[in-house]
Amino acid sequence: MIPLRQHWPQEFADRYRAAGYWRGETFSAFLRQRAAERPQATAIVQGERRWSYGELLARAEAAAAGYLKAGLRPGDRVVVQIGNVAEFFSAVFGLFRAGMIPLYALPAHRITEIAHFARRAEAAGYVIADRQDGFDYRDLARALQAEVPAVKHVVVAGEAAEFTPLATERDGSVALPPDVASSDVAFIQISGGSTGLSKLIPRTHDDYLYSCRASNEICGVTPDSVFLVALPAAHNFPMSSPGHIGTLYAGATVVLSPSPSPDAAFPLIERERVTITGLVPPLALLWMQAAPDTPHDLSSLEVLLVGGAKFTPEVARRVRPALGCTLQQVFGMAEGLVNYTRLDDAEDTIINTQGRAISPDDEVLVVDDLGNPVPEGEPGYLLTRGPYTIRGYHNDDAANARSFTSDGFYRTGDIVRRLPGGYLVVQGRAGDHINRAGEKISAEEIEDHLLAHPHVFDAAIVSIPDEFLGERSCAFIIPQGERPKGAALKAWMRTRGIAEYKVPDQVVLVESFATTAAGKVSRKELRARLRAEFLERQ
Ligand code: OOB
Repeated sequence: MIPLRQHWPQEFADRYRAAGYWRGETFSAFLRQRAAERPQATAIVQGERRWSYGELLARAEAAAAGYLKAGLRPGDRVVVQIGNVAEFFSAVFGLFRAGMIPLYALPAHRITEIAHFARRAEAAGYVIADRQDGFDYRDLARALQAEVPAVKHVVVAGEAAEFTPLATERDGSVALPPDVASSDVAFIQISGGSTGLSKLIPRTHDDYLYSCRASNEICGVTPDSVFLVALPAAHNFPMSSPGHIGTLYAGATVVLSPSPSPDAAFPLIERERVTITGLVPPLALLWMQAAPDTPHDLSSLEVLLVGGAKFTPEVARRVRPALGCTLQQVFGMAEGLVNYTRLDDAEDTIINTQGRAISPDDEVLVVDDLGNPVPEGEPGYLLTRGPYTIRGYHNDDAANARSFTSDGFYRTGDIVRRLPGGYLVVQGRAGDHINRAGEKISAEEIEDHLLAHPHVFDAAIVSIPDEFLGERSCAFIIPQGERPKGAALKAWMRTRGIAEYKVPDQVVLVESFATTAAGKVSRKELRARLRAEFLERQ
């Protein structure tokens, strides 16, 4: 197995420890501590279910013993695909307790993505809920085991069928292993996948808990806070900004919403007196539209975090009047760096910037094509390194060579302007992915699928500005033989076993991708030209 690690050069690690960022804590240890301090305090609320910290710990230990009994071993990597239900937490904290490493898949992922994660991570297990939102994840488990037989163990919350049920009672005959080191990899997040398939992001206990603890401070999370998880719990934004992990770290309450829609979330805000939540821009817009007519009392909401994609100032301005809470813009990435506007920033800063970095030791560079710093206020590529930003992806030398400088800066691919005080304004990006309502789609990945269609000669995927989604995906297709219909092509894409959000929103047939006089153009130039021509015709 390829070892799973995240390594900072010694001098950096020493500095981050000396500064008190890395404190030697693990996920298991902090949960144990909260359960000892306030066993009766409510940790998780889902529907009518309420788990105290004591119960969450007991369930995590039960799950841990169950995994070991089923044959999984400490150090095993395990793909987890569970939506916003309480078992997400017992399953994941159970893996931590058993010394296993979760890889967080999103509920939307299908066999193509799940098989890729399992292969890349050399996963031995797959933990799912039986059914969610009308989809049976046990079918996906069967497909996965057929494709990647190394995934020997499937554990199911709910009806397990032929698989192992997620243990809910502690089997006392199984001894739990000692805690892992805080510098070990705690879990694997997945990248937005700017080129090709998603990359694997190993995060350590030390680095991630630092980002959550610091986020709590910046976002005002205390033991009295109530955080609503409206976005998928597996995504890095609702996990760490300050997210459910920050909330649990603070000993506060996490409320799970089955969907981010106002219909599902507003009654929960009223009933649980939710104080803080996070949304992507299109959902924030939807909430603002729904708020004036809702019968539900939203007055407990103090902070709304918005991030994942650019929140335009025109809409940002309306948050406080519409929802009566403070907007906190967040510009983060699963690879690490997170920027926030501060709660006491001037309104102008909150509305017009995407905030500043969490840590005084976040090194943020804004550079030109040659890698030279640009003057303050000028747009440039954002590079960063720091106490919670990774130094490398797992098992991907090519991506590492592309994405990191020789001195360890992560090339975010984002184009930003830096203002006085370190505040960043996101201007655009260097890469060709589509940011569809916060979901990142790799143009290359989707083009590869389309090229497998018998009536597609060539394909280019382009992002088109969209009033609601921020960006939508448009597939330009040169047909061969028959001319495929847009709807049929989309239906065919759905058979490719990919997440629904990756199916192109729009299909445009063209005769050719006219190349310039110079002949060959890069895919990047081609996509840019197709986008420009398309927008001109509108
Ligand atoms: C978050 O994480 P990822 O890994 O899904 O995506 C990261 C990328 C950034 O590189 C940037 O391109 C874009 O998403 N992004 C934003 C943004 N926040 C993220 N672009 C413009 N404005 C923003 N506010 O999306 C994520 C992770 C942690 C916290 C928040 C978001």
